Amino acid sequence: MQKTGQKTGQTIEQATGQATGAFALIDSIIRQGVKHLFGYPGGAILPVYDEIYKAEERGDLVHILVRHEQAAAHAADGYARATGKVGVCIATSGPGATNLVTGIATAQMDSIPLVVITGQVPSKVIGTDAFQETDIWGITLPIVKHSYMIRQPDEIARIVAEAFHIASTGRPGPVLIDIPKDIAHQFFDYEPIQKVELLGYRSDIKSDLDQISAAIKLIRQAKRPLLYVGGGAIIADAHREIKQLADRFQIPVTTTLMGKGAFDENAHLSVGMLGMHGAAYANFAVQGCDLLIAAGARFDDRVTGKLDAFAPEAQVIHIDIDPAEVGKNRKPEVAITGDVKQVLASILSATSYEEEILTKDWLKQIQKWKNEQPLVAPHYVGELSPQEVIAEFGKQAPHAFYTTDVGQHQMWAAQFLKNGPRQWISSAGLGTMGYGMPAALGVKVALPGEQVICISGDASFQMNLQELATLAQYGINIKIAIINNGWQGMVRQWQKKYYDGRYASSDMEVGMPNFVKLAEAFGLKGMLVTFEDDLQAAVAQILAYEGPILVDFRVKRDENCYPMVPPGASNSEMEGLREVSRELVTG
Ligand SMILES: Cc1ncc(C[n+]2csc(CCOP(=O)(O)OP(=O)(O)O)c2C)c(N)n1
Repeated sequence: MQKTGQKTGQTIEQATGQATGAFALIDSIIRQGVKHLFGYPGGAILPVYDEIYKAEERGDLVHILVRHEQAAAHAADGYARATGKVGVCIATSGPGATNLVTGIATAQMDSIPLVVITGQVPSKVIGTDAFQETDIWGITLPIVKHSYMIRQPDEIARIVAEAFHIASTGRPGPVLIDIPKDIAHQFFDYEPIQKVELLGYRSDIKSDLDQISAAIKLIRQAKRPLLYVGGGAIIADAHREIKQLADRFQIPVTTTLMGKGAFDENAHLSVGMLGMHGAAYANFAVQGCDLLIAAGARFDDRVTGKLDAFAPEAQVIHIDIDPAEVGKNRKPEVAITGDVKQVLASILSATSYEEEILTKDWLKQIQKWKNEQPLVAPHYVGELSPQEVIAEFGKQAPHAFYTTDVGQHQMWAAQFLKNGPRQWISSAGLGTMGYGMPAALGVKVALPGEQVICISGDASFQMNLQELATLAQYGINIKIAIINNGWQGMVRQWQKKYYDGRYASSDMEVGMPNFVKLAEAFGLKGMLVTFEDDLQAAVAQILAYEGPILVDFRVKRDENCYPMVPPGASNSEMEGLREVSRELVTG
């Protein structure tokens, strides 16, 4: 009998009987519906790469060779955020595996489903400080949802099936599979597995009906309710239910950085993003509301500011699939553990379109705040306004998928872009500089028909700029806009305000690469845009360009990002507001 896993032309239907561990691993992954892997080879993972080669020849899989393993994790993460599917990345042992760590932590903090495959030194030498041995299982233990070290080849099919199940159900997250090289080489009797039976793991949480009734009672009584919507609502695909609930009771909606897209920010009930750099009217609404309905949000410190002073007049309904989040930072009056979509659907089915609307005065108050403290992109003569650049992209490409890096440009992008669910892709919890371009690359691989734009900063971009080579190799057609202020802008802003202008290691002007030439060095198109150019025409040209393009927008160097809640302050103490009287309506 021809040994399976050894012959090019093998179909997955034939994949039973004698096979290598490497074959079983790749075959099991393909059986999960995976079409794309992002990774980088090396000694310990070579048997698996040999199977990837064969799977690519059969047309079962596409492997995207990144130029640094961190980018593989971010690309898989972008792929997952844009589609809701599990993203898969792969690397060798030792340095390959440790290069994944930031990407795994990024995914864990934002609850993104990843399966991460790492090669390991042969079982016999584990623990001997063998060449390129590192305990990646131990290193990543605090930043994964779950992890496996394969001990026997006959565990592979089960472990892969479990890993995909765990990564994608309940509160999603990254799952690591470490495979020693000898196991990958070993022949065994391979039986694919379809069904996962996991004792002690529950993801189909049934919500408490009494709590749902209690929530409805509070919603019916509230005069100043506010929906506070986080990334959990995007993951649960709950945007329709949020809209229905908001419309039915005329409840204004604020979203977190992770929740952006869960509610149409052009709708009159939207109060935009809240928190440290949120809209002033969003923070006013939180501080003034009498009922806060937290849906898939976790009361993160960048959202709450000083926790004791957050939403001081509000009763709280907290809906989250992860029981560990409910009440972690703020004790709710009504705690509902469950899938946001299902919980909201239960609330909707127990209420009707004829509910009494008590929020008219509240909405008037919010409109007044919106009029008094609008978010407006400033215009400068002789300098390019960073906010205007981002707003122009939002105007011309309102339905694009946007990824960002981390810093001022990220916050401005959050303030001025208003696209749909899964189209806003940003490292929120970990705040990982270097995330934007590789994530965009992953989004474009997943959704080749979509416009994908990366809004980056000059410092962030330099953290993973090697991925220009990946774009060049595969012709991955993304648009990269560097909002170039010649600084680690957000660091400069904090140093000016809180460290008396001592700019310790934040000026990026010296050593700044010529970004146009850099793009050209990778065989890509580069473009420079300054205040002297017609911004509208430049953005139109970038969007119309057929192929990857890197654009250096030379913006005003010392622009600050406002409004801002100073670190440790209450959300009522925002800086950078217009001078107007602000009285809360409380009655
Ligand atoms: C990997 C990493 N290192 C350091 C930081 C801390 N940090 C946050 S924002 C920032 C500056 C970002 O500068 P840039 O990318 O140019 O964006 P800008 O703020 O100028 O828009 C730094 C250093 C981080 N978030 N991530």
